Amino acid sequence: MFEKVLIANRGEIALRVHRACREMGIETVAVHSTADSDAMHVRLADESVCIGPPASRDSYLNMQAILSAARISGADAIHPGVGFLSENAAFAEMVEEHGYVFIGPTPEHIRLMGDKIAAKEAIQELGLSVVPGSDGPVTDDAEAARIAQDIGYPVLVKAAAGGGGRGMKVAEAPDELPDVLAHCRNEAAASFGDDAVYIEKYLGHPRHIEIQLLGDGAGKVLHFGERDCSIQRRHQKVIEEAPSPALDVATRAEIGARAAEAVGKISYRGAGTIEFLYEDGDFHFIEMNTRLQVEHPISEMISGIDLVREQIKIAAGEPMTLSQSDIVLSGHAIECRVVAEHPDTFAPSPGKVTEYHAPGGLGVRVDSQLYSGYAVPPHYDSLVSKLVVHADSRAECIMRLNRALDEYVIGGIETTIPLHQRLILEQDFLNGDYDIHWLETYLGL
Ligand code: MV4
Repeated sequence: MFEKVLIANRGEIALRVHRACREMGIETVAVHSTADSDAMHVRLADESVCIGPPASRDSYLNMQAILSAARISGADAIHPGVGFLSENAAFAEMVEEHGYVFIGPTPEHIRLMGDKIAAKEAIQELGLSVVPGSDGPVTDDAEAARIAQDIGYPVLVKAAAGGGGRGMKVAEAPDELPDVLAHCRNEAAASFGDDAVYIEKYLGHPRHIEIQLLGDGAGKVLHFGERDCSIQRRHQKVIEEAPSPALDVATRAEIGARAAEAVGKISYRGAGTIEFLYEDGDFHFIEMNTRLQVEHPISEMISGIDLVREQIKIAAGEPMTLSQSDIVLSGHAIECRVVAEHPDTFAPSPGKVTEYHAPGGLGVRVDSQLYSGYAVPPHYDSLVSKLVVHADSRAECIMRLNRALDEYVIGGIETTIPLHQRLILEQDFLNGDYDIHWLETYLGL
């Protein structure tokens, strides 16, 4: 096992990784920007190294600085957390070339899934259904028009290098297609330096359902059921739940097994997530994330398994002793992503936290970097806390979440706690009756 792990991240996820390391008897090295000297992950780590100024590109995205920090501290391995360098194949490669273990998938798998066209092709060959669309990139407008006519309008044009909702646009009818193609190619070239685009049938009312996977790199892949992440605004997830209120037990077991089998064929290593759009009873693969995800705690709560611990064990080369029959999903879990933003306008609200009291009690978990007196810096993602609640049934889970939100005190900054309090008591939410557009419609966007 590793003696020392460098955590190449900040905020609540750095803390999350630190906690797993501590419980495994592994020393931790925090890296931080000058804006994060007082951060909780820095305070708790055994050692810390300042890696640069506030701007992410000069600190948390600065590969050389992070590798220098690894060298100075004598770390054995690097955990990239989520976001930042977690899906950067070149970074994973550099980490390995410098003699450290990258706690994540192989650079090849990160690269494959980062190219959304190549990922879709590979996943289709591995046996999962994808959204009907072009086979590969479309370069010719006449060919694009034929494909679109074939699959039927509306169609969605997506950038190969996109993902997470960036660089996509709908064409409602044939006359819109040339402009939409040109727009997406330009956007993709400007944003990603790659103008490759592809076409898909536009699904009008899907749910976003994703399967949590864990592979040992030798062909064994376990699934941990699904998460329903449909409650989102501008591609930012707001509430996630597991299991999805839309699936029954048999459907869950089947899609989990199919997803695990697919990536088992490529001997996937580490934690990963297969994202599907689920509409009218059908799953359509859209993307695979080759990292831990922000919302992983809800899968941990229903499975009782520490996914970060498992990631670390796999990276250290320990045999994966878990088997699928050990993964028994029980009860229901919901996560509220609390962000430092105004609950009505979503205006950012960084600044000093003057008062802090986190909820507790049975089935309540708070993954947060906040403490009383901490100043939320303005330079980064606004996520300040994940309130995660587990209970036997969905109805009890919502009651417990309501109770926990009522107890939560974060003074001095605006947060979205009041929004969460309203959302979870909406009749549609209580009924589990929502799709990816529900929240934006509710908010009048
Ligand atoms: C789609 C779609 C409808 N039809 N693809 C957005 C993020 C990226 N991962 C894929 N996305 C979508 N792809 C087809 N063929 C609708 C979305 C989409 C979406 C997906 C998941 C969660 C939230 C979303 C919000 C808007 C659009």
